[in-house]
Amino acid sequence: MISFYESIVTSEKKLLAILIDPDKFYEENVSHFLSRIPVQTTHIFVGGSTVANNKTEVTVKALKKETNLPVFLFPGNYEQITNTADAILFLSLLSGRNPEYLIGQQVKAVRMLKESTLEVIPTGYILIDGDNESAVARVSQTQPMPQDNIEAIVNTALAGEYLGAKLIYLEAGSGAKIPVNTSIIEAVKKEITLPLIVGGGIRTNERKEAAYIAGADMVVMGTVFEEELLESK
Ligand code: 1GP
Repeated sequence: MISFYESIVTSEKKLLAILIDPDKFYEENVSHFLSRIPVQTTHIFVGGSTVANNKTEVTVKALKKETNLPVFLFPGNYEQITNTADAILFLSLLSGRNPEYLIGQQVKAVRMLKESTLEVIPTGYILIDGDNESAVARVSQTQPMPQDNIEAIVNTALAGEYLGAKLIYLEAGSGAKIPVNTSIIEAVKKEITLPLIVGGGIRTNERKEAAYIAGADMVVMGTVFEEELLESK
């Protein structure tokens, strides 16, 4: 069987991940939720900037019972790691200069990862200003990169690739008013040789398709499904 990462690299179609924040997830809603996400969904991401203890594991278990889609951890901190998922985006917040989120959390995570069966996928994570107070910025105490400094964003992505990241993730922040501009996506995709993930503030098909056309290999959507599905018990 090929790895989850290989299946991303070799995918001939564009990928769509639906992000679930365990804090906003109602277990009893899981089958309704899964029946309503788009048919082209290829991955489920689970994580949030702050998540109460154990909520991640409960969420992943409930999902795994009802779907064969791969479930990836997208953790805000090392305490969200659970071996019940398939893989983990091993994030390093490259846009920021806080050592805790560049390497500190990662060192805290390794013992758990070493003992787990999770596939670990090194991911360069770049927070871009989405014109909204971002939880990532607040928790990590870092500044998002301005959208108009495309060169700095491209260089950050490329530094991530040279450091050994296997994926680059451009993040406007959950609930962003402005998603990552397509000119940024294009410029980054042109320079890197890695699969490119884009998320934050993508609420419509038009925005999703625009991100794909610009060069995103995977789009992540969260809030739009939270609002429509998770809270409508
Ligand atoms: C994933 O944080 C995003 O990168 C999800 O953003 O909640 O705005 O869809 P939304």
